[in-house]
Amino acid sequence: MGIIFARLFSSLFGNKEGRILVLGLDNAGKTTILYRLQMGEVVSTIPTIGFNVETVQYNNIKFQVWDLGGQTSIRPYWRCYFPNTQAIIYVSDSSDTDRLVVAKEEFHAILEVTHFPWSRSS
Ligand SMILES: Nc1nc2c(ncn2[C@@H]2O[C@H](COP(=O)(O)OP(=O)(O)OP(=O)(O)O)[C@@H](O)[C@H]2O)c(=O)[nH]1
Ligand SMILES: [Mg+2]
Repeated sequence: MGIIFARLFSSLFGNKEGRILVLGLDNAGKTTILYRLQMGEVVSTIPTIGFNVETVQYNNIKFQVWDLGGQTSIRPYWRCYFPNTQAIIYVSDSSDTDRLVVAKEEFHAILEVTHFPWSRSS
């Protein structure tokens, strides 16, 4: 798995510093993942109002990871961060079965307005 990530990030960023967004519904585990990536440990979190941003180094690749708050009222602001972003990590809590449909709809909404290579063109 590590080799796959290394190749993915290397092909996305080369030697430059890139930007990754971490998106998903509130309470999905985004901030937990951010600090697990950055510090290598699980920290206690509070709901994110706005964003957290950290620089994460993986081998010789450095990237900025932006963890955006996922509450309903602040999801419309995600799109403000799409320009100059090379990748999105979309976090979905598989145990939150009541909101899997909402998570899917939000993910599709992202694909509708982004122009990443894997997005649908419309
Ligand atoms: N059991 C379990 N709990 C987790 C996991 N990841 C996160 N949590 C817990 O879920 C809660 C919410 O995690 P956060 O990382 O703050 O969630 P978030 O997606 O940043 O939420 P917002 O900031 O509100 O958008 C915290 O109590 C975490 O400890 C996981 O993989 N397993
Ligand atoms: Mg958070």
